[in-house]
Amino acid sequence: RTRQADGDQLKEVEEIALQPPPMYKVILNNDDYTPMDFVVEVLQTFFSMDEDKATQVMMAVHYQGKGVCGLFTAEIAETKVAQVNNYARLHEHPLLCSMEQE
Ligand code: TYC
Repeated sequence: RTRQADGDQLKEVEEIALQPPPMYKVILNNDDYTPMDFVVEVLQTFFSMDEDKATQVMMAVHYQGKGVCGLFTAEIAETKVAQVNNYARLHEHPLLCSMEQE
């Protein structure tokens, strides 16, 4: 192997490592049945929002149909989605959380 070839490969590895990971928006979807205070509790519990911020996001979802809870890497977004949907089903609410690539 030449020094040139080694240099090219090192540069390639360094450039790959510098790529930021793909990011995903975690989305809360509106429905007609989930109580507003339950949605606020979910946003505080799983997205670390204070009560004012959680209420703002909940009302935006209520009036606009959906809203962004946060931006996360794939594994963290998947975990948030599963936690919220499991918690909503446990309490027998139809609340739906989903994700989309940014
Ligand atoms: N629309 C619901 C109600 O009137 C409240 C709600 C808000 C439900 C946000 C889901 O993601 C949601 N009780």
